[in-house]
Amino acid sequence: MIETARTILAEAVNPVSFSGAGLSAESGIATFREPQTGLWAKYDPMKLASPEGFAADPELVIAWYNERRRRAAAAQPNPAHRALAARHDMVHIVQNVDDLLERAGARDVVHLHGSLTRDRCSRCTHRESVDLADPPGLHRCPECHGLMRPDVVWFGESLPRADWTRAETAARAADVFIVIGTSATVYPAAGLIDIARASGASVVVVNVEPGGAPGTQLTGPAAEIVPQLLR
Ligand code: BJW
Ligand code: ZN
Repeated sequence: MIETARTILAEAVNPVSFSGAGLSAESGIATFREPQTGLWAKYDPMKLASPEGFAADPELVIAWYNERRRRAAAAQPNPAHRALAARHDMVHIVQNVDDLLERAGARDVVHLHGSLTRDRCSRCTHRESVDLADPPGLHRCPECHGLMRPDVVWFGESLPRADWTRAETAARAADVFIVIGTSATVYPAAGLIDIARASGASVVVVNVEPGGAPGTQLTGPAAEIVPQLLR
């Protein structure tokens, strides 16, 4: 199975990766939906990752994100990030808000759910870059005095339009679409898999758990499988 997928990838002209939390799991960053270890097993997503949760308790939300920022700063890219980054013709569509793929040297990364490396104003368009190792506490926008928040996409919020358009275009053009470490349960992101398949792409799924998105299944940790696949 892995040999077939390796050949398909070696011959691909428009390879695209679509990844989720499982890609960074072996760098020590928690996933969301896994029982016991996932973030949503411990925390209520609607309190921490929704505009309503931020309005109710902004201090709590910022403290949680800043803790995750410090962990991301301390984490290192794993062999899967490095193997993907070395494939310079690949578009990388990521749901993760960490910067590990960029730190591994990837050039073309589309962040569908935003990034921990920025704050944005909850009222106007003002944005600020954030040092992950030393993030600021809850503070106000210098332009409109609104509360600053992480520049990530919470439940019920629209995805950044330009990034979504780029992702959709890449999915339509893909001849191979490699789905790595995502439960593929969050929309519209997960819909890209169907878009790619409907446009004729071969779908290869790398996940520690079998099942999930339909496609050629390679079951095992991303940090082991992805380097073998792109060798
Ligand atoms: C490994 C591994 C290893 C582990 N190797 N593999 C029905 C009801 C209610 C809502 C909806 C609904 N249908 C659609 C919606 C809307 C909602 C949604 O999809 N909800 C579903 C959950 C039901 N979507 C939205 O709200 C989106 N916006 C939207 O729809 O806008 C339209 C709109 C506009 C205006 C008004 C109303 C609507 C926005 C979604 C934003 C998601 N945000 C988050 C948080 C981002 C910031 C942050 O990080 O804090 O994004 S939630 C979280 O889920 C995060 C992730 O990017 C995303 C996806 O998770 P992911 O990456 O797949 O992680 P897991 O944990 O689920 O899976 C990990 C996988 O890895 C597993 O499969 C493991 O097996 C595997 N694994 N170790 C390989 N070593
Ligand atoms: Zn503002």
